[in-house]
Amino acid sequence: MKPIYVTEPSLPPLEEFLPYLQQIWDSKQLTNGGPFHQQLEQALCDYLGVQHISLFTNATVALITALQALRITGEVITTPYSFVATAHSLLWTGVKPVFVDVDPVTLNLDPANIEAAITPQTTAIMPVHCYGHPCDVERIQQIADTYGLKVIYDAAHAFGVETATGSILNHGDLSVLSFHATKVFNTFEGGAIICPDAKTKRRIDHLKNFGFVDEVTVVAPGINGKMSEFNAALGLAQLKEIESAIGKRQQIDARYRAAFADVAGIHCVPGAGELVANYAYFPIRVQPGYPISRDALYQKLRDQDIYGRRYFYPLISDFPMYRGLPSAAPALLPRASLASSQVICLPIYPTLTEEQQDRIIAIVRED
Ligand code: T4K
Repeated sequence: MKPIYVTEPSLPPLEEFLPYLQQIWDSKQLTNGGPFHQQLEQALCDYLGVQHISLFTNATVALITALQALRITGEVITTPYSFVATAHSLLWTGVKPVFVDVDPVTLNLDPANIEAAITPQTTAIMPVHCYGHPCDVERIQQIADTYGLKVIYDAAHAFGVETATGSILNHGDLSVLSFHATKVFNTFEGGAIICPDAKTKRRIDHLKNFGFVDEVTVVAPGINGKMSEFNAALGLAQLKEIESAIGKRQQIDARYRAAFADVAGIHCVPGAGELVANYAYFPIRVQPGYPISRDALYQKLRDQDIYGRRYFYPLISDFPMYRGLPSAAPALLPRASLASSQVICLPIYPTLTEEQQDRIIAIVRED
């Protein structure tokens, strides 16, 4: 039987993509803000309901550039319960990460813990919409306003997610998306910064092009973060299928939730009030009452060629480059530590068949 991975990237039919390639071959415009790059920026603004978007090679470079664009220094309050790129972006910009614990249910940065972590060096907050479930954006903004802090959302998981006020990406000073192969919307590799005004977008566009403003003017030590025409064209082709892809994810999500509703010790991580979800991940928590440990279930699945992932284990704060920080002490992060020891993300992607899902369900249910 074919192995089942945590995800399988969506791809447009190859024949639909070939005309885009033909255009690239004809024009010889391969990168540096070509026509597909411009078209994808506009198409994503329309689809996502945001004002300005700047495309990137990946979300990690976009996070670094977002921090540079807002001139973030000193200390930034963030979550240990994320992919390591969140905190790495801070180290890359010479900023000290300060970890605070997460909400026990949503697993997002808990606003109640932020104020106690603020020092005179704090300049920003970097929360993550973990698994695409929205952070408590109102409370985070209130704290940021009170203390004069910037907010940069790591929205790598949050493509297309909406709350009652519209796109979740319109909150904070900047939000960063990932279009990596493993994401709901992929351009093989890719990412973007969502920004509220044209002036900030211009600065970001300069920073992702080495700091060039025109042929002879360089205004900052920018990086090369530009998305190529190949990736942008792919994005345009992917966008045509995105609604149906998210619809299929929704069905898989619903089937898992129904199947595990009566299983003692299996807790499906709930949404966090989103009106439009993207079903990017399907995290379950293996808790007391379940007959075997999280790691035993993880291994049991692997033994049958089903490769769930323990996102996010280990915690970022447990990696060697972070664990010496005072805020990384596990005793200060009990909820994140507990979640990290309990979670398995089960396979969810549009081409996962009912039969494959039934195999996964049967193992978890111990049928
Ligand atoms: N912030 C957050 C909160 C993030 O989650 C991420 C990335 C970032 C920032 C940074 O975004 P980028 O700079 O990457 O744009 C994966 C991804 O590499 C990473 O993008 C993602 N988060 C993270 C949560 O997951 P791995 O190490 O688990 O990937 P990998 O290669 O083991 O892939 C998982 C499974 O997906 C494979 O077992 C099979 C399948 N797969 C994967 C790839 C790459 C495919 O079928 N085809 C593929 O091409 O990190």
